[in-house]
Amino acid sequence: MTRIDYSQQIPNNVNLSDNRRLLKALESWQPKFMRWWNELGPVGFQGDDVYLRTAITTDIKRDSAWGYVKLPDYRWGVFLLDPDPNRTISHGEFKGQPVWQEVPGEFRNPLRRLVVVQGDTEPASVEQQRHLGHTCPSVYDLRNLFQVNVEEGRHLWAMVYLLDAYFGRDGRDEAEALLERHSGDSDKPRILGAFNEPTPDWLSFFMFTFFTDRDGKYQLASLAESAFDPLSRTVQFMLREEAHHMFIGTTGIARVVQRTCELIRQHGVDGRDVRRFGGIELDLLQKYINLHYSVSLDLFGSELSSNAATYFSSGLKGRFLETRRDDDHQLVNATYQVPRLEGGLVGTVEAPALNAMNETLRDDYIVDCQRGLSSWNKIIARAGLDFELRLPHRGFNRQVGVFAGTHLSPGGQVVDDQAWRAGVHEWLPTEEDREYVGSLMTQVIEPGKMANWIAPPATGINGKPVEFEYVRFEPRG
Ligand code: BYC
Repeated sequence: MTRIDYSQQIPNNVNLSDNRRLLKALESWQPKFMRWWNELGPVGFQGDDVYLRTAITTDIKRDSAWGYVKLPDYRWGVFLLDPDPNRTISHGEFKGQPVWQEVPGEFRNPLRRLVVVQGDTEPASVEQQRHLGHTCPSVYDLRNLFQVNVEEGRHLWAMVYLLDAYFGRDGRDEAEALLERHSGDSDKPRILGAFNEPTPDWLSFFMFTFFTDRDGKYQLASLAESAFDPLSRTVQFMLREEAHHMFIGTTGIARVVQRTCELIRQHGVDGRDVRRFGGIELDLLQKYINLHYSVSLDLFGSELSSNAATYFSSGLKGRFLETRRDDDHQLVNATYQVPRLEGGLVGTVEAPALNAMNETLRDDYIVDCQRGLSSWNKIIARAGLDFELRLPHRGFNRQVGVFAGTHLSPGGQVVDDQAWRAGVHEWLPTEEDREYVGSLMTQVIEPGKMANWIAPPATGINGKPVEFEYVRFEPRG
């Protein structure tokens, strides 16, 4: 566990001051980052004091500084988990050899691509969420939003550090480009689909932090297995921050479910009638789940991918919890079942496991998503209601991979265009649904108060009560 040095202009635990070239590169990128933050980060609130967690050591669960910080004064920096001098490559062709401290020339391009794709998602999510502060359901939630935003900003720093430190001139160009692409920009969009979708309301935000940040967890965990040790150590620290983001999603949706159940019980109404009392009906939640889950499934890439095979066999990217798996970690002759479509039917086919890495990771992710749904369904069952939230079929509403271009119902039936058009308003949020959710989004900033559509959290943050003043607003003039 190392302490982070906050006496430097760029806080870090990698002895930046000993590396003049890297320090110069990062110092020249820093004002560009700040310009981006001011132009495309959270709209408003930049002068308010937000109760935030800042890492002091690499053990953020035990050692974090908690206190009021103005967002632009947050100390973004470079934090890596401590090296393990005995670490060896966990998978692929070079399994068992010492991990790399430099990028091998032959893997420079694919490694840079992985770092760039990862880096691109971080500022994208901040851009997607920039307007949400104005409709926060509570001060507790507003704080959480800003914690996520500053940490995603730091994750961008984490990738820019790798680009600048290990990829020379190309890396510096890519670091600049990460601030030039923007979410939803028709000329320079973000690289992956889900990061160009808007996050217009807090229901979408909670869905995003549950489903899309969870893709982040699985991708980062795979990169944590990388033979390129600086990447592994960088993402291991990011994963520690990521846990809080997913907590926000899991508990945020649980609180919406809870409130809806309360309204149903209290008023003896069901279905859309909950809207009369300002609630979000369970059917509508299901549609949001269908949307965010399917868009996030696309983030894993095609079922069969030669890129993914190369990443694994060269040791650049492993599987989730690679070292805990009970196989040879090389998988040269191994096979894996992947979905396929044939004659209008969904089936599976046995494929080389190396090519099926994206699907392997997607399968692990699906199991994890199901845990969240099961916990929300318990809330519904405890309220005595006969309703179950479900993950739609993995082929539903997909734009990437074997299911792209084919319509499947949430139950997994292949349907024609006509049946899709007839059913889609029951499966995905309609314009009217979005407007309704939008109409609920009014800002609540009195400490301890909650918007009507969401239940309070069970506990506050860092042992503070729910009614704690998580954001101190500067006098509005
Ligand atoms: N949208 O062979 P394929 C996070 C591209 S989230 C658009 O199937 P591959 C976070 C693909 O790039 C985690 N394009 O792909 C969460 C490839 O293009 P190139 C982010 C897509 O390479 C919340 C081409 O299609 N990290 O951290 O096997 C908040 C061929 O596809 C999409 C990573 O993703 C798409 N959905 O796998 C903040 C980890 N999917 O390269 C942060 C790093 C694919 O031929 N990335 N394409 O031009 C990877 O491991 C891989 O790039 C992917 C794609 C798994 C994404």
